[in-house]
Amino acid sequence: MTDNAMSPTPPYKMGTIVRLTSFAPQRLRAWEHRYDLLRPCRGEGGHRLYSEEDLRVLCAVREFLGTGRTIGEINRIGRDAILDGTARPRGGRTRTTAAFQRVAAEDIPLKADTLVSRLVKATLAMDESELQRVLDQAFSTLSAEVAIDRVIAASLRRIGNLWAGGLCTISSEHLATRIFTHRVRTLFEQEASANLSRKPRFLCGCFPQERHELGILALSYSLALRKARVTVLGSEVPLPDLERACRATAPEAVLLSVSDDALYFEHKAELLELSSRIGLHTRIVLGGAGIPAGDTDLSGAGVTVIACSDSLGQTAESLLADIRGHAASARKPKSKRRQLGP
Ligand code: B12
Repeated sequence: MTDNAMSPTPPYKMGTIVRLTSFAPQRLRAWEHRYDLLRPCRGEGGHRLYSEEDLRVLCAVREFLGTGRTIGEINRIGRDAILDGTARPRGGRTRTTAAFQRVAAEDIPLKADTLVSRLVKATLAMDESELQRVLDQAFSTLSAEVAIDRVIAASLRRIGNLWAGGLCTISSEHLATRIFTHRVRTLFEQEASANLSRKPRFLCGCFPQERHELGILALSYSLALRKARVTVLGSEVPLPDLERACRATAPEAVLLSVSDDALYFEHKAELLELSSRIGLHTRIVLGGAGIPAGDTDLSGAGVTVIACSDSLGQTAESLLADIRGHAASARKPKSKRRQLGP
């Protein structure tokens, strides 16, 4: 007897593989027909028997789906590459992520708009199950960053406009925001825990009195996905506390989000003072809808402003390039640095 319920050994029957992977039998059968990831053989009665390799592939598939990859994208990595990656785990994590990075450009299905309409409708109806269902669909058919940009943020913009026009209640908006934030926070925590000893390190939070925290959380996720070490401080961070946090953790950069220009102007002088004290070691980067364009006081004080972009991935890439460029020029010997300057 090989497929023992207590400590199963291969080949695994359907019931065992379902228990070990939590994938439903219908899903496994559908994947077997559509993709070349699973290769169960047949027992005497014609029932499926899964090998140890099939189990490893399914564990990797679960991991990829958790980071927002679609099954079609995972299939493009290929069974062999996945097995290759999972055969040599590094630090307890499979190498499939690296293999995945090489997969060509994503197809972004046009279904994002439909998902947004369904989410807005479910928000207005306070239909929690539908909200969860649509999000499940978004995250299983789009990559996580695309789902956040095109589905979650787009829905929130519409919900915000409906609220401003008196057409969406605060309860509905709070319900949707809570569910959306939970999804993004879960993705962030999954990625962040693997990067605790890495560089660069970012401290991410919101301006004093700023309660809109989903934007900075989403950006934190994108940075963590690119192997940056990110500490999220959350909403309404008082600037004296931020300064203490910088002294305690010596980050390469502090990222601050502000969605309202009134808040920005209220705390601007205090921010510039803070920058003059910590700016030599730590970059201060501002983003969000509340930063007025072309404020020369900021660049003069060494504060970087990143313009809002529709793509989380692009914003994260340009931040990382900026920080790495800054670190590289800071490492150059003084004489060389002088040659480059005016
Ligand atoms: C959810 C929400 C709330 C929630 C926030 C809960 C939470 N935990 O986050 C609550 C209920 C608390 C709230 C409160 C208020 N809100 Co509100 N809210 C929203 C809503 C619907 C969604 C915001 C959101 O999460 N968007 C999704 C994220 C992903 O997008 P994002 O924040 O723009 O971030 C992206 C970029 O800006 C950028 N980014 C953001 N930060 C940073 C930082 C850096 C360094 C970089 C590089 C990039 C970057 O990257 C992100 C990803 O692309 C918006 C509607 C909208 N149009 O956005 C209104 C909205 C922002 N709120 C608004 C208002 C008026 C308010 C209140 C004043 C209402 C009131 N009278 O109390 C208060 C203010 C509270 C405060 N002091 O902060 C207005 C703002 C109008 C303005 N300033 O011009 C909006 C636009 C609604 C509207 N259409 O009128 N709100």
